[in-house]
Amino acid sequence: MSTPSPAISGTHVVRGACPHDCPDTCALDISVSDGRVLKVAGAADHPPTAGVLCSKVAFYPERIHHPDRLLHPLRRVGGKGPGARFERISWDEALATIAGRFRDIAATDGAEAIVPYSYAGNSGLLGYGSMDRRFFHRLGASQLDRTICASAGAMGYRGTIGASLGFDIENVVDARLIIIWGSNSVVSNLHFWRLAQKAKRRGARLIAIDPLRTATAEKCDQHIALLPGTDSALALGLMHVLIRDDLLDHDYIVRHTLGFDALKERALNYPPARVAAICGIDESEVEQLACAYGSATPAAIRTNYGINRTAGGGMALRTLACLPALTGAWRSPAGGILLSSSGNYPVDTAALERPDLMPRPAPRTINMSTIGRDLLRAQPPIKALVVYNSNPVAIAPQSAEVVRGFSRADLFTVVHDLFQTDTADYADIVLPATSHMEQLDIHKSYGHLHIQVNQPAIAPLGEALPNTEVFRRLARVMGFADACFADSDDDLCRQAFDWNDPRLAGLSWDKLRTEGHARLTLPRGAAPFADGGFPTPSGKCEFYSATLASAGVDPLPDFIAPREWRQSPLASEFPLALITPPARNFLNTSFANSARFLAQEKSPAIHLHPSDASARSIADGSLVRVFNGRGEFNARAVVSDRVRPGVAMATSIWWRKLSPDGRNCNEVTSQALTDMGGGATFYDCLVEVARC
Ligand SMILES: Nc1nc2c(c(=O)[nH]1)N[C@H]1C(S)=C(S)[C@@H](COP(=O)(O)OP(=O)(O)OC[C@H]3O[C@@H](n4cnc5c(=O)[nH]c(N)nc54)[C@H](O)[C@@H]3O)O[C@H]1N2
Ligand SMILES: Nc1nc2c(c(=O)[nH]1)N[C@H]1C(S)=C(S)[C@@H](COP(=O)(O)OP(=O)(O)OC[C@H]3O[C@@H](n4cnc5c(=O)[nH]c(N)nc54)[C@H](O)[C@@H]3O)O[C@H]1N2
Ligand code: SF4
Ligand SMILES: [Mo]
Repeated sequence: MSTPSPAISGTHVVRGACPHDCPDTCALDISVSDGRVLKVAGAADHPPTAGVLCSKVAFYPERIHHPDRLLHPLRRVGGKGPGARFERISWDEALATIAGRFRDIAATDGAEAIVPYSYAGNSGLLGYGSMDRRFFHRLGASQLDRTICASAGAMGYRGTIGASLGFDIENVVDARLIIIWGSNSVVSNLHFWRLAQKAKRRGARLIAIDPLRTATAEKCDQHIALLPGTDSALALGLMHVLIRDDLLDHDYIVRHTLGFDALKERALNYPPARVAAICGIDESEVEQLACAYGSATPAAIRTNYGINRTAGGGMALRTLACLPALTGAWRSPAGGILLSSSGNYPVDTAALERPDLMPRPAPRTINMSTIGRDLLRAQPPIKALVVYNSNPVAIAPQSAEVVRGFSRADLFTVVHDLFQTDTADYADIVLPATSHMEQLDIHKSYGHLHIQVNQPAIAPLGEALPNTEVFRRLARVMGFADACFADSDDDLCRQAFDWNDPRLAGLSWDKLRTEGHARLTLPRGAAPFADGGFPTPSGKCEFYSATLASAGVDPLPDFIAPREWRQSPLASEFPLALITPPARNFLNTSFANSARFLAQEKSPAIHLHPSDASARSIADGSLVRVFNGRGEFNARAVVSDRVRPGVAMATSIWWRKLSPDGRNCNEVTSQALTDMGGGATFYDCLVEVARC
């Protein structure tokens, strides 16, 4: 089936997969000559990619062959932090130093004092979590709760639907109404946007629900600019009108849902006038949206993680996920809701990660979203940290605590990365990582239904090693004799999925390895919950969730106000609600060290509504301080009605050391956690802004 696009003369083409934390998981055709990557193109024969890449990855050869790539292990000489100096050491010395420190720490403090810190800088199944997890499990290190992005929404959505499942994006072209709810598709889900536009050309109506007039919102037919953190109130208001005006699919509700009467009682507490006041929108917007949603068939809601970053982020996704069952939107293949498609893949996590290697009782768990606080105050203390696939000094909330934690003289820190990030400046030992183009991997997706193989395109640059090899070697130096530490990357790819699962019928690792990518063998054009069959305990769409009740959470949808709510006393001192969503040209902090993309993003900026700017005598382009009780950073003011009054927006995530004031927006964000899943609350953040 897959034939790569033609090679440039004298080159060959290798099939890769984009490793970034992006729902699109593109398949790549990588043109290579003489050990150099010349060109990267989107695979034309991979339906979700359809030959198109985002502007960041289209320039990937610059990232692979960037002069700042780390090529050798390094040891720090002198103090920690920006400007830290390092000297080259051998891999043998680096691994022996790490193993020596781990043994000492395990002997004196227990292995729990060692903590891994990783996220999805590499989203391949091997790169994200395989040999590394085996190593830390066997070591008896603390476990890491990976909550920085999606855990609240995932838990809330699961409470209603049962798993990370939704409509198949390939069907959305047939929708009549698409609500893009808390997602900036043009920036962070480009390939869905392509399909939404196709639907629009066929007559679909597109509505964006976002506090900002984003590049996506301005291209939709309608934009509802609600206040951050008020989505569950809006969804309850829609339910109120759907129930009041009987825009319900009673047959679907009776057969395939649980708890309608209780939900109805809740929703009746949310009349449009109350909802409009909470959300900061017009009552008519609530009425019209409900009417549009209740009458269009098929109606699809594409939501994303932008709405799970406030105190009620879990409840927000849980509440949204109730909507399609009320109207029976699930009956159409182009209807329903999609947060993440990752639950479709039969990943064999136990085989990859081997949690059975952990000591009993299991070691404690550290929440990655509070790493600052934990480095300073966890008991027993954290003595060693191994960071890979992540740049916590720049991306974790409340930088002042994060930086103080990483600065601890008694903390032993290892950082494995492609670049000398803000975090690597605090490392005792820096290890050079290969890019995905230098390693083998296999990828699922959280935005579509295909599997992609990532073949190595070039040999590792310098002495760089993939994550799997670093932990394989560390296991050897630590004397871990378990057979699983000898598994090759090819073995790991073979173990990554349960190939006997019907969703992989006819597929095998050997077949995929030669073909490059394949769709899960799920029927095309199907509606996953047309006949119910939700993977919840009751098998129904759970408006009432006993699972959540037993987790100590309200079993019914409700509105949970942001922790830093604009009506709270804190708002008299810090009146602006700051959100810090991704910049188009960065991917979190990846690409934010590239001259090309830094030039496009210009400088750290904060968008203010003209009324908020003039009230503070701030002119467009002036340098401002953005501050609250946690800290401050500087940014250039962009005076724009893209933000609504009372809301400010700073694009993320700049490297601290590449920002003029050596700080970034996470100086002001909070370590408070979401209602469910222990998630970070980046967009629940009151600030004040003043001219410098
Ligand atoms: N170009 C680019 N693409 C990316 C990334 C990147 O950094 N750059 N990051 C990747 C990663 S890790 C992730 S998790 C995804 C993130 O992408 P998404 O899941 O789409 O989430 P965000 O970009 O955080 O937010 C999406 C939109 O939600 C809006 N928003 C913020 N708060 C609220 C709210 O309370 N309610 C509503 N309705 N909307 C709100 C924001 O203004 C933003 O326009 O994107 C991935 N793709
Ligand atoms: N203010 C604010 N903060 C945020 C967010 C926000 O919207 N606003 N978004 C949050 C979200 S959604 C997320 S997901 C996090 C993301 O934060 P991170 O997980 O830190 O993501 P990146 O910044 O992309 O950093 C990934 C790092 O991994 C490295 N890397 C890439 N591939 C490999 C590999 O194969 N091996 C190793 N060892 N390293 C590799 C990259 O070079 C990069 O330095 O940030 C969060 N922080
Ligand atoms: S970042 Fe997303 S859109 Fe860009 S190439 Fe990777 S998967 Fe595709
Ligand atoms: Mo994320």
